Amino acid sequence: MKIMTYINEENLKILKDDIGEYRFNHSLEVAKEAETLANIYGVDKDLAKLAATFHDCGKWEDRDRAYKFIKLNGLKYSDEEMDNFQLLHAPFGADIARLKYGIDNREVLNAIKYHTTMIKDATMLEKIIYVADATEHTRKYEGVKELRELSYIDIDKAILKSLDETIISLTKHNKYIGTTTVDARNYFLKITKSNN
Ligand code: DGI
Ligand code: FE
Ligand code: FE
Repeated sequence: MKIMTYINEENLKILKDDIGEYRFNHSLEVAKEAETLANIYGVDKDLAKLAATFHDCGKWEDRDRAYKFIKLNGLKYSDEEMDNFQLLHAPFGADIARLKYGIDNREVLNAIKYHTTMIKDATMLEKIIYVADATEHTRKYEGVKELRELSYIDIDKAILKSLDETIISLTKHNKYIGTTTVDARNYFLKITKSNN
């Protein structure tokens, strides 16, 4: 697959207009980190770069426009996704990647779809996009360096740590925890235990 068909000047301009300069720059950083992880874990670097570049393509700054687009195009999401833009932007992004940028690679679309909540039985590409999103080099939260280093050694343990911290933080702030997030966390708990 020629990824430059998708990662071209015109599409990058559309992406930047939709998600804003800050999140656009974050996406380019995720692409760099995803490439590093793809090298370590033997995943196709082009697929990783493509998925990473567009992983937040559904995080439109103009949310009203996003909900209008969904209605106009008859796109369907679960109730919890429709009620929570933070959850919605990932599956919405997978649809935008397909409809607006013409990306038809199923693995790439699924990596975009599950980049916020993760998913049980995740593919290595899905894992890489999830982790690179959390550990790209402009992320500044406490423990990010340790998480990045752990991701180079044991990506499943890094994902479990990140999911645990997300769930703790959501709970502390009285926020809704997605069912996919909970399932993913329990799955990574199980597979990291049996790996010991
Ligand atoms: O889009 P980004 O900010 O780059 O990163 P992301 O897509 O991983 O989103 C991270 C945010 O998503 C973070 O603030 C926690 C939130 N999040 C992750 N899982 C859930 C969630 N929010 C809710 N409400 N429920 C979840 O299950
Ligand atoms: Fe995101
Ligand atoms: Fe992101």
